[in-house]
Amino acid sequence: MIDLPFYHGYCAAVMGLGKTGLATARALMASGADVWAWDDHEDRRAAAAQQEIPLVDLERCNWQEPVSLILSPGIPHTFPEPHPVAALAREQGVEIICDIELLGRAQPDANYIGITGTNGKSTTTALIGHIMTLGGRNAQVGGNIGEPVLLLEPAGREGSYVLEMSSYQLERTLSITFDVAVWLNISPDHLARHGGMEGYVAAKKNIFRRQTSPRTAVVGIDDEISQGVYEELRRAGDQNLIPISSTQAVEGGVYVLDGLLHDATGGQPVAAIDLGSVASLPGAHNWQNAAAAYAACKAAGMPEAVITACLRSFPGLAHRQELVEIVNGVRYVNDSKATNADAAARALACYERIHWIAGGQAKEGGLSGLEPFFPRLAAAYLIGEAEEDFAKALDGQVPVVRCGTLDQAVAAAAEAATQDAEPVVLLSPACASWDQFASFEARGARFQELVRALPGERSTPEDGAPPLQQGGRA
Ligand code: UMA
Repeated sequence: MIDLPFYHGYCAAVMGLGKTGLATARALMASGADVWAWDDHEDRRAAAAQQEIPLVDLERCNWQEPVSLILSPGIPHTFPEPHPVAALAREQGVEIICDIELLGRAQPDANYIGITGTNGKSTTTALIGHIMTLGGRNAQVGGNIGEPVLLLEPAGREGSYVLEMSSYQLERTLSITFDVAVWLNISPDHLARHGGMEGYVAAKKNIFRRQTSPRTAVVGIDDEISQGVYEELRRAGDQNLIPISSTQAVEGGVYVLDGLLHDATGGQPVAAIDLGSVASLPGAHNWQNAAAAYAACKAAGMPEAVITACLRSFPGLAHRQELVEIVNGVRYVNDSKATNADAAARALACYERIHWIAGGQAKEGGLSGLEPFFPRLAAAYLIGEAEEDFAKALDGQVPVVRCGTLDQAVAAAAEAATQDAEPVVLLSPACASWDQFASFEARGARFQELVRALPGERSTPEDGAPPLQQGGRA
């Protein structure tokens, strides 16, 4: 746990008692702060009370007392409208920050690697953490990936924090200047919370705040907005800049062509590793993640040979194109983390014959952009709130089975796929999970449970099941 001695004897307000808030309250209490914690939901307050976290109704308290409001990342302070507690804090001039800002203040001498982007940031974060740890570095992984940063250990001057940074967290983290900042890609997401695309991009750009040489920015240039961000940084010339791409050769950068990762950071391109041989990183989107991780680790001073050797043993992440089981020759792939259409597109691009389970709480734009993948869909099995809208969007183009629940969808998809040739049953919902599940993890765990309960013969990829198609975005 991170010590926060500068709060000793001071009052700190903690709003939201999910993962972040609970960890923050505990770290502050252990540091001798007077903690006032609150959550709008009674069950969360009850869970906090059980951990002896002091509860104070932050909508009815004396705001002269707290020196900071540590607001959980999911709670808005501006758009679509400020949470009443954020409004009260602002009225009294109390700073509104997040737990990662506290880490930055407590560990100013540590090395920081920050990773952001709309998609792929968890995989890239985990991959960088894996390479650095296996390569002998003292590195700890946390942030939006799911490990609250105040639960990490002090790193000191020699250690590194590898932090997945969401746009929500970047808005409230002011002290950290990243030694290596990774920007993967950007597409519309969380627009209501940022007042539109411009606000979303602006929040993400905070990853480069105050970066000067020898600090490094690793920037994906495969979408138009990211290309613009790269050009902007290049013109300003403040930090070292490494462009990365999974679609084109880039001078001075790291790029992947037909699965082969090239390192041109030294001028002449050198073929570093064939990603086709890394089973845990299927698809062109993972090539972008691998290129980013390679460039970031190199910028952090790791030798190329160590990076590529460690990259090969990456085990992959749960709920991201995770092969659960092969039953009766059918591959069951859990991609529950795909909570928007762009993320689902990345998985749909990897397989040829797909029984697709989709739906939940739809994001703005619904299924738009997924049309090129429709010919790959044997059928779509729809669940959750989005069922009706998605059925309309797919009508006449893809056979649709309206299932309501994930349980029904797995049963229906399993039955149909077993009759099919070389099929994949893919849970890649293009939706948030909150209409039917507590989180995307809970949705993915239920999928795993259902698949493991299916009757039939099990096999492994080594038994000759069809290989995953690599790359090939439609
Ligand atoms: N709450 C209120 N009032 C409100 C809204 C929420 O009291 O108006 C309370 C809820 O009752 C709940 C708590 O706030 O108890 C939830 O806070 P939170 O939404 O910030 O969630 P945490 O559990 O603290 O998890 C957060 C991140 N969640 C979000 O940003 C929404 C997690 O990222 C992150 O892993 C965790 O911190 C690590 O510390 C998840 C996420 O969905 C994976 N992130 C978004 C994404 O990746 O797209 C940004």
